[in-house]
Amino acid sequence: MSVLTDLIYGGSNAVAGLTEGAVNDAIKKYGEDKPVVLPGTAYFLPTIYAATGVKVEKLGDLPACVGVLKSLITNQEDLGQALNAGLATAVGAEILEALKYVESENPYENEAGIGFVPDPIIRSLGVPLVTGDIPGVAVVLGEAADPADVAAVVRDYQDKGLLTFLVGNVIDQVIAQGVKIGLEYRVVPLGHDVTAVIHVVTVAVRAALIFGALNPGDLGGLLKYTKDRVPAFVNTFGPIDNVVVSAGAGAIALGFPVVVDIDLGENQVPGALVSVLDHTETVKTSLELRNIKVKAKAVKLPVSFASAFEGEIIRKAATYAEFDSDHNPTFELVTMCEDPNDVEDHKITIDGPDIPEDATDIVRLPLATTVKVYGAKMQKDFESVIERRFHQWFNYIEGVMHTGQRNLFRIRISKDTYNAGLRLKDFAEVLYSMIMDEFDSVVDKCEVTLITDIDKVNKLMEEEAMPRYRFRDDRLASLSDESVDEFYTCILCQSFAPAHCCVVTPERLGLCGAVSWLDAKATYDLDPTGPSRPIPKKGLIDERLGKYEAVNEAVADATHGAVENVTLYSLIEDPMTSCGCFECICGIEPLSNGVVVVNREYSGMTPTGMTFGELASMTGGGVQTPGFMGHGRHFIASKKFISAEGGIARIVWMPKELKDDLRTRLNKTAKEVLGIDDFVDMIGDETIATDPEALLAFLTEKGHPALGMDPIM
Ligand code: SF4
Ligand code: NI
Ligand code: CU1
Repeated sequence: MSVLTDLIYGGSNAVAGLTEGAVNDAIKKYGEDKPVVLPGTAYFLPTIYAATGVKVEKLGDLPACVGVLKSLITNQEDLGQALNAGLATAVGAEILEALKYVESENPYENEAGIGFVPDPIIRSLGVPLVTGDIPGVAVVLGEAADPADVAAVVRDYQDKGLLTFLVGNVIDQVIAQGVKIGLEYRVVPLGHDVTAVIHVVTVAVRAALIFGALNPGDLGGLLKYTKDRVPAFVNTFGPIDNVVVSAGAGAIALGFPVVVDIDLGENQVPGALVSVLDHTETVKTSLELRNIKVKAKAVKLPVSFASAFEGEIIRKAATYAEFDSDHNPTFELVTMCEDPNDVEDHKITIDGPDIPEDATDIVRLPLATTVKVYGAKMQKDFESVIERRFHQWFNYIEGVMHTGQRNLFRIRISKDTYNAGLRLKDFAEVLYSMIMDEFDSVVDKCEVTLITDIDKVNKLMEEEAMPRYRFRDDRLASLSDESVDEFYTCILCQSFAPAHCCVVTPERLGLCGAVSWLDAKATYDLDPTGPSRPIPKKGLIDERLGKYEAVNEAVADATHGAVENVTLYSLIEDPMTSCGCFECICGIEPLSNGVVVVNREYSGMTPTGMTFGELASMTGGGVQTPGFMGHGRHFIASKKFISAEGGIARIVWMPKELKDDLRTRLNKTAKEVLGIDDFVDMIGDETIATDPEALLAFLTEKGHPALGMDPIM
């Protein structure tokens, strides 16, 4: 046998032995009926479930899995067989890690790692992955000879927007080197044991189940999905033992190339297992091996500018300067000019004082961020589309946090970032570069003015910004599914959910919550060959259901025949498909003749007897499951929300946070449509009831309209 296959089998056999021993010990200690539960997933032990279809629920289910695991280790010279042995190691690692959760509810409590990644996090990664905002997933494992090297590699991935998972002592090394870590920085420590690498494998595996509509047990389909659609790769640092090698073989079987920093000589496998001894080449080689393209950044700043910093939170104590509408007038405004002579391209003006140096207290200034654009193909409707991106772009700046929009926003600049030299002109440069980069097909010229003079800000707000916002609000309010001639498809999520297509209408935004009708329209106008196409509103079949021939044709076309009939307004008859990244899920609650609506952030139980994750697993991957439907948060207050089944009058339960967030809008719709005041108070939540009988009693007491409606099914 070759050195490589020797190592793989050595590692796989070692892990198999360990796993078998650990399973037997656990059964002896706790008995066969002791539940085995990974936290926050509807997919059992995901690798085993996806690969074999077996639902592990208790310790007694594990010995059979150990049997399967051992059968994968054939000890034959053939490399394909050896890669199977690598999969056996993955299964072993999954069992060993799951046993940690049998021993303790939170085995990672005192670890620097997070351990198992719950389903909702994977769903939330859907959109950034499909948009290329997260261009790839790196797994960095081991212990580097020089900690500075691994820190530089991880920082480079962070700068490029990749999501990096850390396993082993690299965690402490990277932390000690001052790299910002955490999901919000896209650097996620998993755990110190090499078996913790399974926690990223199950992310890839669950992506196949959630988005890819994979049938559990279809191992070939699983391996094809991860190879074709999950842009992950592995970097190991330091010496590797046979267990790491066999885990690496598992990664290769899943289609993830492995780059090691020791010399493997002739044991390298081209395209799959590669030695890179010079750490300054690690990133480049890894990206090339996985064919990950990172867009070069147009902006030069004294700090990092990367999507990885989007979720960064700047606390008050760390803040140097703040522009916020609670203390000062602030607004953001993009206006299009009809006359090219009104815009001087790349002119940047700071009108008023810049952020003062040597401040001892938080600096607070007013701020008007105004951008004038001219473009032969520019439209007024795109003003708000561009303007809403400010939030994202400013958040990309390391040490800057932006929340809100229009005349209600807050920007914080951290002390570190101010001291690194970031000033107001940098914000202007960011806007200029990003607008010219991402909206180049409609913007020909762009001029940015930042105003900090309070009188000027106030005056412009009154005279220009507020009237503009009112104009846009009127336009949005006048937009209804009836008032437009076109809907739009969005197939962005097809890179993960090949059979999924969203139909976006003025009153029904994309289920991810990120794509409104105006966004889809702008996407099409910006790139007619892109992910959104217009659907002419033709061939009405059934008004109540929102059923159109043209919609069916567009969806059948976009999904290559996978889905042929879709209604816009029904939960039960041909509901719209779901990819997996939906903000909320709606499901029937039979006892109260209504529906529950649950947002992804809510991890508790619902009166259906299912959690968000369990409800969510009922649909996804472009599959239609009548009675379950993923959708955006803001669809709920729409008059079209499951209007075929009676609309919002069917909502009997929502998590309290969702109720509070939507209260004003839902109450307004309820007043208009149902003539009911304070409708939200009639809806149950987790503080009122999570079992169906108690919910029914509450609804009866409140006189909830769903109780008097036709049977929902
Ligand atoms: Fe994905 Fe639909 Fe959102 Fe488009 S609108 S990004 S397809 S969820
Ligand atoms: Ni944000
Ligand atoms: Cu999606």
